[in-house]
Amino acid sequence: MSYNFTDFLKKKNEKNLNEMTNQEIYYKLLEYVKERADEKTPNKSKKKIYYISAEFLIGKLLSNNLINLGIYKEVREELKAAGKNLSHIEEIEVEPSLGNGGLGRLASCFVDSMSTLGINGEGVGLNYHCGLFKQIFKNNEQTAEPNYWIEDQSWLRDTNIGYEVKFKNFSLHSKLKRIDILGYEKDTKNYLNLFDIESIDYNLIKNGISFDEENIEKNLTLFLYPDDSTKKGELLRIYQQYFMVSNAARLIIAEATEKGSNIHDLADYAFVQINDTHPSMVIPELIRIMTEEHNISFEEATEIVTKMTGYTNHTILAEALEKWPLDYLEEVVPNIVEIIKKLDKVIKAKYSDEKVQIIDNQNRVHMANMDIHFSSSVNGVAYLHTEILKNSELKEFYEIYPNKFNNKTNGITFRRWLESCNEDLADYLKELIGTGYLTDAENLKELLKYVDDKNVYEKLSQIKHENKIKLKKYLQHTQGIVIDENSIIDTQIKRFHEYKRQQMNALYVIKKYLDIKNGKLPERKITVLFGGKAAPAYIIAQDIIHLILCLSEIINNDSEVNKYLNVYLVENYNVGLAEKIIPATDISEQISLASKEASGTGNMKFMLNGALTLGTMDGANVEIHDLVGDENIYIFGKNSDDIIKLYETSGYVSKDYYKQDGIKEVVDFITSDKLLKVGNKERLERLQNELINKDWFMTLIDFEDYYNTKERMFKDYENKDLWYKKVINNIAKAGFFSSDRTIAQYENEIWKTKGTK
Ligand code: 26Y
Repeated sequence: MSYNFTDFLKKKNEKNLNEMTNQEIYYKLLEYVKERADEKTPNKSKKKIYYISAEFLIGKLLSNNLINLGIYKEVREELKAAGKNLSHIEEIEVEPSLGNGGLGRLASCFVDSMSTLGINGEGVGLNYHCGLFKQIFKNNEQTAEPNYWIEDQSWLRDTNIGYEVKFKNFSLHSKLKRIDILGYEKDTKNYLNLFDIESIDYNLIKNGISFDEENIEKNLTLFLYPDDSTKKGELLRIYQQYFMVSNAARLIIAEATEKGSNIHDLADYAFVQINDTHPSMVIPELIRIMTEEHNISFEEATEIVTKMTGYTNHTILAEALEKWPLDYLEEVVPNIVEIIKKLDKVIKAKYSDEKVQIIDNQNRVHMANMDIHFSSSVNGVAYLHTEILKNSELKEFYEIYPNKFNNKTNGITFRRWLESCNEDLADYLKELIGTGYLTDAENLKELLKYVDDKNVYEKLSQIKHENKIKLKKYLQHTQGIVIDENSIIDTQIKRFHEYKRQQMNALYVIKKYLDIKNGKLPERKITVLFGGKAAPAYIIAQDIIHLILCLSEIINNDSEVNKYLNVYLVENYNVGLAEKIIPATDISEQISLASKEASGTGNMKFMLNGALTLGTMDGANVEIHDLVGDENIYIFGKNSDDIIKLYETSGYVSKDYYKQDGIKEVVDFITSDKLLKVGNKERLERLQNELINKDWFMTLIDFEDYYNTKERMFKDYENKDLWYKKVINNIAKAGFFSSDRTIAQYENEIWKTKGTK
């Protein structure tokens, strides 16, 4: 027998397991896993990847680390023998609050896959103490509280690495903290590098999440995405971003120098992947350091930096493409403003087209434009998204640099999103097709052998049912929500945004409610689950949350209706909740307005866990559709070409749709007496008005098709053989969406670290 957890406890002269509390066991497991991680050696190759990201939505790490160490079941057995339950111990862990949504979760899947593939590649970001706010519902509204997550003992490890970061009026000393990123059954590991300051002061926080935004020395790493609707807020964002990339640049140069780089050859030692525009300042910062401190000419430095950077775009929404006013940058980091101006001059000398300039005529710096000119690769995150970038959104750039543009369809790590979150399904798959899919996800295709096997349908439906019961227990215990395990579970979990169209799903709920009231009863009870946070400054998104909470109060308390329909919005949606909700879901709502969702990754997680997609031809839904075929997915709505044309011609008039019979009644219900009794008039009226008179994301255009397609789904669900045949097809084709495949593509087509010595 090799060294196990019990041996570790003996070595440390600890109490016996059966005498320890779950809390004590959790902290000992943390130490044990860290000790086991110390046996791993860092990945080595001359060239190293720095994946810089404002977010890492890493989720809890205990079970994931145990799985990757290959000791999950062993530890569970040891605990069981002492009368302890590993899943109860997992509940003790507090989830890190270092991310917001898809971009942050993707970064986390990517670091997992880099380690699993033995690539020398690490994440670099910030260690926000309160991270993204904690969501609490009061009076059917979202309120925000600081999300303290750092405990005395955690996965963070101190280092003695730190750098001086100079701003205009002062400097800050950084401190690097690290989290081990263990690959799946690998002898090597990487780190997630999180920079922080030591002078953070929680006393700056006043009401909810409001705080003194000007005291940078004490607030820099308090919150992720502090409100930037004011100038103070915007300046703080710039401080954060510069702090992140300046530290990253120092780390890159220090590590390369140690390996023998003379900086002229830095591109042989490092490649920086820029995750959206938040880390874009790394480009001028590296150029600055090279020219000011290493005596390299501006031209040469620019060439080196261009060679060693790649930019990933995650959105086409204008609001998310950052444009910083030049005078704000001047106030915070004048040193790089000089460099940005020089880069802008280079571009202005070459191109007259306004659209490709770095500094526009209002003196704003277009971060994405700088990235595209001065990096060697530009990628979108799904096939359709990249096509839209090339042919529409970034067309002018594509004409200049056709070879820079490439697609890297997103992926998810199957270790977390199958092995860890849905153990019963994972075990059953192993029974059917062996363990090959663990290292090559394409092997899931072997499941197709069973596509007509009714025993397999039966077993899959049992697993789904068990997962519903587990979710029921969990939600009952943690949120006081009691779902019906015999109902069909229809889920939409993602950040709240109008383009994702949670409001369309809410309208569906209203229609169903009215149907039931009118005696049109569903064959089976439907549970509609929502989860997600809305940015505190995003009023309409808050209004949509309000509408859903109000509907939930009315419907769940109406004895005539609640036999057939339940609606819940889970509070403080996070990775941990996703891991419980996804395996229990039947219908995966991926209903964004076509052309607006860059990729989506939740869609992939649901597919892998045996839910069927109800979606538009948007983001990676398009690729899911291509893989599974029309008969195994429920597609509705206008396609992206139609929508792009409608925007170009201002051809969408929501009122025309509102006037239609089936729609008017539903939209009018938003301000009905019933709703006003439980809701806030101002919010409900504003939302209704928005839908009737503006509806920028065209909710009403797809509503009818959405409703009918969903009805068809409910009907199909009643035919178990039909439904589970589709489910098998989906699981079998999900292999393409492994983040190991995505990362292998980044490595082979852009990074090329392997074999560099
Ligand atoms: C700073 C602010 C403007 C901002 C804050 C957060 C801008 C963007 C973001 C986050 C964007 C994001 O999460 N994008 C998502 O990235 C996923 C991974 O590529 C995609 O799957 C998803 O479609 C996209 O919305």
